[in-house]
Amino acid sequence: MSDKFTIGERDILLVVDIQNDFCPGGNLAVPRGDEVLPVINGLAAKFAHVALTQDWHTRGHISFASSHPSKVPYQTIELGYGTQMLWPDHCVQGTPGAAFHQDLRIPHAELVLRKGYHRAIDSYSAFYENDRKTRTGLAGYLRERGFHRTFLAGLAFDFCVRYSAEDARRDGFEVLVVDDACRGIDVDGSVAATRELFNTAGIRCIPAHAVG
Ligand code: VGL
Ligand code: ZN
Repeated sequence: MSDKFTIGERDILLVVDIQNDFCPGGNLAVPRGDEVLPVINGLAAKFAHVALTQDWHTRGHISFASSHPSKVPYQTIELGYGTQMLWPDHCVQGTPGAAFHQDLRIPHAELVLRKGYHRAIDSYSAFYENDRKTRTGLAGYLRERGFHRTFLAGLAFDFCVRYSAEDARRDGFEVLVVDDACRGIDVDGSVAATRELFNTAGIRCIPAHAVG
């Protein structure tokens, strides 16, 4: 696994949800989520093209436990589109928790893609909402811009990075997940399940130092 990945014009780095609510002190803090900041800043400097995603929920969003009487965070409910994990209120549009972490340094990012803004559908993936049908428009954007290979980094490894990786693959892009540029939430073994799924799906995890 000493492969080197030389970054060119057809490559884009997708930086997932580096927002205050997913970092220590935030409402849905990913353990050690802030450790990815220097890794991602260094990684982004190697890419001519970077896109950022921003989890961007309405107040009273359906994915919030607080929207369901008698439910608490990390329980699941059945919705019309399938099973939905319930979360603490997080990344509410326009709040400080939804803002990018202040140490994120990617001034050359070309796109900020917001997701999760439909009150009745969650969206982990940057490509499809959780009904697995509603498109965010990202695949069309990437195609129009001529990108072929997507490198993924960010939070959380086992939710938004995972689903974005699967969907990028499903939409025909080559996908590499930069492992040490991610951290997971790890609900009920979800980090191990994600690694297993990446293995069977042929989605490669690589270290940041392999990008050059
Ligand atoms: C995320 C749970 C809820 C993520 C977003 O960014 O991984 N996880 N909303
Ligand atoms: Zn969310």
